Amino acid sequence: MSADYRIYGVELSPYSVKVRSYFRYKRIPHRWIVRNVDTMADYQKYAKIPIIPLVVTPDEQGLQDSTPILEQIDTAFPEPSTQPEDAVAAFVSLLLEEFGDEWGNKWMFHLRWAREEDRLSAAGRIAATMAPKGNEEARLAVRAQIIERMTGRTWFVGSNEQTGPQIEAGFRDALEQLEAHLATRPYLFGGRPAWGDFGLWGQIYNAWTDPTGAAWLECTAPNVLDWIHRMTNPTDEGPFEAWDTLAPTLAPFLKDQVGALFCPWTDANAAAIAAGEEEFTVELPSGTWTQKPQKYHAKSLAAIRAKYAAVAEKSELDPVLEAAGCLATLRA
Ligand SMILES: N[C@@H](CCC(=O)N[C@@H](CS)C(=O)NCC(=O)O)C(=O)O
Repeated sequence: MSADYRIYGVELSPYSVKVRSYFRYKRIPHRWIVRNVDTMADYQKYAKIPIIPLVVTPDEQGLQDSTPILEQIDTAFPEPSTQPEDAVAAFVSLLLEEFGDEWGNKWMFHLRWAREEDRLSAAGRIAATMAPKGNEEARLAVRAQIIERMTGRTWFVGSNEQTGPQIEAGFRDALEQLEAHLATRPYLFGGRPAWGDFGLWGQIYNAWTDPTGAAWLECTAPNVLDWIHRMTNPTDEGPFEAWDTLAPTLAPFLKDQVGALFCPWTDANAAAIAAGEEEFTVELPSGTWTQKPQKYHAKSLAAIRAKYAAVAEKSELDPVLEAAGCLATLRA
C-alpha cells in the first residue's frame, strides 16, 4: 500500500500526460507508472475498462477518464485553482478542455498514423511498452503488428482520405492562432494553467513527439513550443487574465476551431448516434466531412452542456459564445 497517488499511463497517451501534468501543477505526491508488461497485472487489478490513464488513489480506488479525474482531484486539491476567476474565461477554459480531448485528438491521431515515418516512430515507442523489456527483436515484431493494426484504423477518430487534408489544414490554422495568442502570455488564460491548457496540451504535446508534428511545430510555432515545454511541469507565473484581454487572440480560435468546426461536427455526431446511423456526413467550412459516429463523444457533449447549464450568470458569457458560433450547440 502506498501513500501516494499512482498514475498508470504511457508517454504516447495524450490523456495520460494531461493528468500527470495536472498532478505536477497541483504538487500532489504521485508516482508515474508506465503501463507495460511488468505493471500490467497491477493495472488490471484497478482498471474497470481497458484505457489509460488509470489513477489509483492512496486508499486504493481506481479512477478512469481524464475529465472526471480532474474533477475529483479538484475536489480533493482545490488549490492552486485551475479555473479563471472571470466567468467568461472560466467557461471558455472548460470548453477548450472538451475541444482538446475530442477535436484536438483528431489532429494528434491522424498525424500519428497517416505517414510512414510517424507510424514507425509511434508504433516503435508503443511496442517498447508491450514487448518484454530490452528485447529488441520482440519490440520490432510488436511494432510491425501495431503498424498493421493501426493502418486503416484512423477512421476511428474520423480521419480518412476526405477528412485528412481538412484535419491537417485545421491543425496548421490552430497552431498559427495559438502562436499569436501565446506570444504575450505563458498559458492560454494568463499566468497559470487552466483546464483548457491541460486538455489541448495533451494532444499537441503528443503531436510534437511524432516526427511530422515536431517538424511543423518546431519550424512554425516557437511560442507554442515554449508552452509545450512549460506545460510538462507547469508553474504559477502570475494571475489569470479576464476575457477582455484574452479575447483579441483567443476569440478567433474559439470561432474558427470550436464554433465553425467542432460544434457542427459534434451536433451531427450526436444526431447520428441518436438515430442509430452507421455513418454521417456534415458540411463544414473546411469541406464535406463523412465518418462513423464516435459513441464516447456523445457522452462528453452531454457533460459540457451540463456544465454550461450550471453557469448561474450567463449575461456576459452568452454573447461571446453566440459570436463564436458555439451557443446553439451548448444550449441544445
Ligand atoms: N476519455 C478518455 C480517453 C482515454 C483514452 O482514449 N485512452 C487511450 C490512450 S490515449 C487508451 O487507453 N487506449 C487503449 C489502450 O491504450 O490500451 C480519457 O479522457 O481518459
